[in-house]
Amino acid sequence: MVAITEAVSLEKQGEIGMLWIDNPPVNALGFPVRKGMADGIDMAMKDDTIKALVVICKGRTFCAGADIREFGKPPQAPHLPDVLKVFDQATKPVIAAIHGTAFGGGLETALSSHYRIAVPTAQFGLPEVKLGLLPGAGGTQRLPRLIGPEKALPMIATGNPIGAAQALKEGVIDEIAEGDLAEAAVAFARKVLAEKRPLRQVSAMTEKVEAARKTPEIFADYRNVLAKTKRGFEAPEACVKAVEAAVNLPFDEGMATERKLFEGLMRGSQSAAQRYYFFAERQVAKIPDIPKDTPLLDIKKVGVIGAGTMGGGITMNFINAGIPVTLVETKQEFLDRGIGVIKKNYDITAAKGKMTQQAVDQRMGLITGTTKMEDLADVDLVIEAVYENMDLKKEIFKKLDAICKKDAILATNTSYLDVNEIAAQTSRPEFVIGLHFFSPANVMRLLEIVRAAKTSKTVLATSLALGKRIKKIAAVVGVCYGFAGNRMFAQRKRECDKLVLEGALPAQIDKVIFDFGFPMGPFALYDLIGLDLGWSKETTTSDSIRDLLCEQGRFGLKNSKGYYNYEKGGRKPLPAPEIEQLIIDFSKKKGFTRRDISDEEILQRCIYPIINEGAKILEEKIAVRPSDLDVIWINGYGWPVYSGGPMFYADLVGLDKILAVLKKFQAEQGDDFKPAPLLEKLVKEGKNFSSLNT
Ligand code: T1G
Repeated sequence: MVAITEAVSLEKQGEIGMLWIDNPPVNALGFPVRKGMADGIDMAMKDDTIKALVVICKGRTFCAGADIREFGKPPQAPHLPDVLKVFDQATKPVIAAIHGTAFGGGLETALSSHYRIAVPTAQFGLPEVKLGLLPGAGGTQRLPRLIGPEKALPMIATGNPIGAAQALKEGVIDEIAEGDLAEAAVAFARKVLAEKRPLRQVSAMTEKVEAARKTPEIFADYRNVLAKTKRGFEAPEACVKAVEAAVNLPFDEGMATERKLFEGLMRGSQSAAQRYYFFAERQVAKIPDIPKDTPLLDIKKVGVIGAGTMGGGITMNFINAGIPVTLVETKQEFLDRGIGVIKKNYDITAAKGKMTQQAVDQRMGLITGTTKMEDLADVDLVIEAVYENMDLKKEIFKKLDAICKKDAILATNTSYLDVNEIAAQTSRPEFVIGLHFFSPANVMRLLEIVRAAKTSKTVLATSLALGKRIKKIAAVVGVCYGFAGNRMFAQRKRECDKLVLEGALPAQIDKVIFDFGFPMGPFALYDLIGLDLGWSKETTTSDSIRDLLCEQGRFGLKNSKGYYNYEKGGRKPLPAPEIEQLIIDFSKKKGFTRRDISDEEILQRCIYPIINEGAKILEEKIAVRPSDLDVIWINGYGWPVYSGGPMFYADLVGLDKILAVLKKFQAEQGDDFKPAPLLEKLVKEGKNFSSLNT
């Protein structure tokens, strides 16, 4: 074994060269790897005793892509496209031996080899588009040549991976390796030599791309798909352009087009935001005072109290992860209804072919329904998911403290209430925590873990690990009204409610926020959530637009009328002139002189207070770092990842500009816009929020 660089070595197994890459944790194609690959293949081609070369990785995966940490720094030769050109033009057979995730530059390395062999669990993907980029080392030119543009397009423009079986079927790989990968790769290389197989350059394959010249409509069709699924993103369109180049241009010209498109995206703010988000999503799990080796509690069985919308969705997260759930309700009819909704959700998924009936039955078999809280005596974690009433929650936690094992975690799913106050009802405050799921709990990836004053490090670490186990993105927040996400969301809600009184109407506000990149505008969202949430006939005041709507029986999407009208069973908000008139009349009754309000003012008043509240949350140490707030907003509220979340976006806009606008609004409208001291401090010091992302 000869060390080429600290990350690459060359070994000979008889006449087969083995180019080993060893760059933990994911064999990213950083400089030491690229240099080692270039020198290693050069050495192998010059060594007459080597008749074929296998490129293979140590550790848990084949190269998972370029080293994203190198982006934004001056590029360092040898550049990956140049290294892979040497692979492509090698004078002896080059075989890529793949395990783990051959992603991005890793898959491009494999595509530049002549043959590919992989273990059955290997995955193949070009996720660059998720970083706001596109494959920049020939992936957009080679994959269409290998499997055809129609099949290559979705892989490149969505970044979603395929498994080994599909890769074999599509022709991405030539063989699935049984047993030891290295041994299988050597045997495969010997077979290639024995059968005198050609040096099969993917770059020279033209049949599939030339055939596609007859069906240019595949690109128009795919652009229609992107218009719906990737609204506002720049990278997917660039991916389509690059694949079009693969179809219509010779390889080298196609490569030049790919390079140009890649560099254009790399310079843009969307890629900066999405690369930032890639690390932010991983950073969120790192809590400064929680060591990596904090002992964890073993969560084998979970209790959920409340089989309503939240309790049912929460239950699904755990049974999806194979964790049995004891589901508690007050009455059998509520329990039956709740379990029926869970079953219906799975049946809908199964009907779409996304789940087998056996899997549905297996999950449903993990639910034990009961109307007795005493049945929670053997669970390791209880999640209370009853409605937002502090007295009720306190009563429940008192009972749980008496019923549950002494080391069972007692969690509340409250969205706003004081977890310290709830913990104080028990003899075990160190085992009490908030697990704030976002509705629908079986769909939304965000989980706010609310760390109470006395929550122990073990309970917090266990909750973080459990969040990962149920495939959530867990962000740790502190105790205050609304914690982080909802506390920031309340700022936007307040401004929206004011704006419609001052002169704007829901449709204008919703268009501004929709065009910014949110999945829907605030008023369409209120209709979706339900205007009657927290409203009652007994306490209604007729003194807010929400009350007036509810008093007219307009509860939103659920009964096809709210701020908007909806066709029966439809979800598309339709104009409601009668409600616009109600708003105009109500604002005049409240003494407002309505005025035209610009889209810019609407955007700034909806977005900047969110940022300002985020700064206050950081000052109060309710959140660990600004990027955690971005992770919360991207995963909990649909902030478009291509602008990075409120705090990253604030840095893009410029904190000095944000501060100036807030001060202007404060002078005009009062202290709702009073700048957070942290914002003032950062501007004074010439720093930005990213400087706090330790
Ligand atoms: N570069 C640098 N660091 C990376 C990395 C990468 N590509 N991928 C992962 N890491 C770090 C990650 O930050 C974490 O660090 C640790 O590895 C474990 O990651 C030219 C331009 C491979 C499926 O986009 O999808 O190739 O937090 O926690 O859950 O065309 O990592 O421990 O310090 O995610 O087991 C394209 C990105 C790059 C793949 C493993 N490739 N990575 O998931 O572990 S652009 C990607 C992943 C490119 C070329 C273009 C996942 C994974 P730390 P992890 P995991």
